[in-house]
Amino acid sequence: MDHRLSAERLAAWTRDGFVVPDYQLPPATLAALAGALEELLATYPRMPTEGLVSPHIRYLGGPAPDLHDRFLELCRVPEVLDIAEQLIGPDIILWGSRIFSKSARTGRATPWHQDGEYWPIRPLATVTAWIAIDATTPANGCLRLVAGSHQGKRLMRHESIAGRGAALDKEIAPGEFDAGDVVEVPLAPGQMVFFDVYTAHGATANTSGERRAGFAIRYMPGSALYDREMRVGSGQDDVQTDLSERALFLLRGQDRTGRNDFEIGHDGMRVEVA
Ligand SMILES: O=C(O)CCC(=O)C(=O)O
Repeated sequence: MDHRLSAERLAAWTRDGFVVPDYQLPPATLAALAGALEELLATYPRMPTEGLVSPHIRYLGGPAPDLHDRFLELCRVPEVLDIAEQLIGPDIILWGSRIFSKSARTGRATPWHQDGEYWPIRPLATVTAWIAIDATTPANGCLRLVAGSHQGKRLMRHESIAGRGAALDKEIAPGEFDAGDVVEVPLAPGQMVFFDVYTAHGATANTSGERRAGFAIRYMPGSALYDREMRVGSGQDDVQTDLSERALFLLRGQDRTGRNDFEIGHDGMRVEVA
């Protein structure tokens, strides 16, 4: 079976700003991802589990370089890249990833947001592949996306909610979107949802007895510049990452801007945990 998105799914992507493909990670790849997550959690026990930022890059002083290489390999799954290519074109730059693991009963909510609010990329462009490691359900806080919110490529007004214990420090202001457009997207382990940088999304707290973990991979097109001078927030209260030093990886095609820097950050990423 062809793993690529059908014309119908591509139309859904254009209309909604997100799409769930038929393709799922094969069992061995899913097991590799789940195993890497277990090791990551054991290696960095003080990091908030909703904020395990870019595990595909070695953390400075981090004890487990091979673990980061394994995550990097998981960002290069050819079928996932083929789907990303359908959505952002043949020039694909990996610039970020993040584990969002919400522990049973204590997993914090992800406030409504558009990723573009936080990221130093111009023109603003990225597709996220959010891959479920655990089964995600309405009960354990599956992703919720606002259909059509990417239309018009407009960043909505975000307000600070710093200090309120959510997984991010800003939230879309009331009235910016219609609650009727919210779609809950439950996923089986290995299933994934792709969404656009402008698509509003969030998740409730995990009050269930089941962990809800996913791996979000960020791919931008080679036509976009990762601007290391631009000052934007990390998006989280308790994890500070310096986005200006983030390593970029050209996975397919070319850097059409000729200005993206693929050397900075490859010796490690500084992560400070409060
Ligand atoms: O997994 C979550 O709760 C949030 C994911 C998210 O905000 C993202 O991948 O941009």
